[in-house]
Amino acid sequence: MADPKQEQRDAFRAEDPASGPLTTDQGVVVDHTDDSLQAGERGPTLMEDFHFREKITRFDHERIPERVVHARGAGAYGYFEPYASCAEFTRAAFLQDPSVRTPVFVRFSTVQGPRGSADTVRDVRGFATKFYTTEGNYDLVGNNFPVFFIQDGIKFPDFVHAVKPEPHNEIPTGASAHDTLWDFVSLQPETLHTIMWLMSDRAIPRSYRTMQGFGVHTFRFVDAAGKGTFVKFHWRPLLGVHSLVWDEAQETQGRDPDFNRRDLWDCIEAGNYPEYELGVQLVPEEDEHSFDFDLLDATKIIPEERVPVRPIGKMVLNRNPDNFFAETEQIAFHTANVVPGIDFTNDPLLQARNFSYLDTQLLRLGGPNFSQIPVNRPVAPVRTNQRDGFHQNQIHRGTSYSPNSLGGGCPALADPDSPAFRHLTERVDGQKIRRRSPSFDDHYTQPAMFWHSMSAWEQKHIVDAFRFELGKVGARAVRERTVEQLARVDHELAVAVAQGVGVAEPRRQETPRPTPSPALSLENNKGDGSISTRQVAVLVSDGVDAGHARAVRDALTEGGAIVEFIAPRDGEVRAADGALAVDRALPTVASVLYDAVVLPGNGLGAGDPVSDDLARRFVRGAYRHGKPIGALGASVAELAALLPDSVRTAGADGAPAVDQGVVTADAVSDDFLRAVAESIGAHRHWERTPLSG
Ligand code: HDE
Repeated sequence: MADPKQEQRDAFRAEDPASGPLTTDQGVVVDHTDDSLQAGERGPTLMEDFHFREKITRFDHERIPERVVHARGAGAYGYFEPYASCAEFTRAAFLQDPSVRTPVFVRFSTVQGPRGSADTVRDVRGFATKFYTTEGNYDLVGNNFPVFFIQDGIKFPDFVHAVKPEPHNEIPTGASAHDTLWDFVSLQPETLHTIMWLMSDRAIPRSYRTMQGFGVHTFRFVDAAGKGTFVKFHWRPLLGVHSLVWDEAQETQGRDPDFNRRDLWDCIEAGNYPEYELGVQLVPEEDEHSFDFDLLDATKIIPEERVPVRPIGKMVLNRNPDNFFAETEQIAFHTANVVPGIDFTNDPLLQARNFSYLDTQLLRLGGPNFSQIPVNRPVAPVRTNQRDGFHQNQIHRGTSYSPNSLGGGCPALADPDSPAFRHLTERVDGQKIRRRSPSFDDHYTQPAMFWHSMSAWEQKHIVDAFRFELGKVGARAVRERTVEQLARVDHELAVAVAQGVGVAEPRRQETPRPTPSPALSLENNKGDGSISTRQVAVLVSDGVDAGHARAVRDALTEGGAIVEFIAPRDGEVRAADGALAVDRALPTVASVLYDAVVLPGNGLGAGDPVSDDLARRFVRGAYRHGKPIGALGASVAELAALLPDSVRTAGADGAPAVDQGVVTADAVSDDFLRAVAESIGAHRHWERTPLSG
């Protein structure tokens, strides 16, 4: 199917480097680029050397300011198609016809760290989508949490200054575990709901392909008759929602700082295209005040049990960018990029964003013509009276004012009954006032709802996270004040945190008891048990049972998993029935880079102490992080020696044993392979104790 955005990109591709020799920026061919022009072999460099000066000057100017937040990101192209017409609620052209694919570019990001920071930090993830619609660009600039830290955009600089590294020494990079953030949190209880999400495993997604996305604010759909409906946007990954555990996330920061970026890139290259369903929660305008919170308050969700999420379409990411800087770095999102049929609400956070995003691009991209950069160009025709400015790339002709007669009155204004963006007519009446609405006052009920909606292991991970973060806070008063705030969410939570960070247990007080929302728990978002794109390490070494190894690989690959043979050294391992090609050498990988590990018999038996130690660390790591483990034949005893006695492994009687995600058997069989696949499909096995923190 033709993709108008890809066709448009073709026109902007730089000259094919294979089409001729090296030139200067002016197209002058050069035959020497290794030595500068000098007065004599050992003499000074000459000003006249235009090739040298151009090369160095261009290099000096390669960097642009990184994004003040969300600096670290990864992006991809793809498409969106609706399941059915949404004309009942919105006239947005891209939501009308299931046969029409709208090109998209999505950029995922972390928030706190700089461009070069690690991927698997504890942080919110950005999930920003640019839809290149036939009616202009629509940007849904969301996050992987449905709520935000503050209610009014005027607090954003305060919040960001608090979460960014400490001002005197710029420590820590990509982390929220430091005094200034928690000082702010302890004094600003509106942060608490999002802080609960931040302390949960949602803040360390396994992959960009396995996290949800949310528009956060309440927006509006507008139908052809001009009628509005409140709408909250949700992206749901079709693979299910999967996260890491904190100990693993920290190790991954060192083992592969590009863990999420690489995963996105590799999966798209391999044809394993990430897919997300777009869902909407719709609230009729007349029900605006029927909730016990304010729809304009971005620190609140509408529980899905109260207003179900209605799936309206699917997005597929199927193409990596050609050039990171040109596309992923230069893409410019803006919440005010809306199309007819989508409109704003008076959410004060959204209103502030509608100012900030345009402003930031002017600095970051060096002037007002950034929408001419290929990745930002709409596929819809652009006819404006905007002119000039830095980096103007277009040659406009004719007049540039309206009304005009000398230009034939062009570009003309859309006539009243043809399509155009028309702001929803909304009655606004009020005193000019600097005061938050009392309907924004309740900061504790929804954090409590989140807490009470978690499974036992999720609650444990949240407590561990609070203990870690506050444990890194030097100011005792900040630890105490935060615990006091948590005591207003839930007493047990506050006590567990207090015990971990060495402050007095808070006194019991009245806390909210909201109805839990099961949709919030990762337990209820696991996907369909498929093993598609799970990374499985099969540890092999000389003497391996190659039949077992191949059977495991074939069965899991059949189910969509990505299986790699890992051996002490690269090349091949010798097996009784021939050689087995190795995918990666053990010293170059670690269990944190895989979702599961299988020992097909003689997996650990390399014989030399270094490899044996690495292999044992691999298996122990996988166990600690709740990952599925399979073992066959001679490896069962090797594995049993590494695991606690409480894990039941197969004896000599033949039947596979399945216990706490550990699957063991004497020999490979369909039962064994099925049990391994089921164990992988379940993602993690938190029934193991103690839970890793
Ligand atoms: Fe952003 N935000 N933000 N933000 N935001 C930026 O825009 C801002 C907020 C989000 O991949 C900046 O181009 C203000 C909520 C994403 O390019 C900046 C406020 C949500 C991205 C900015 C917020 C987001 C940004 C930095 C409070 C979730 C990355 C560079 C009023 C719904 C987009 C840039 C990308 C980026 C300002 C709050 C998501 C400075 C003032 C809430 C995903 O304009």
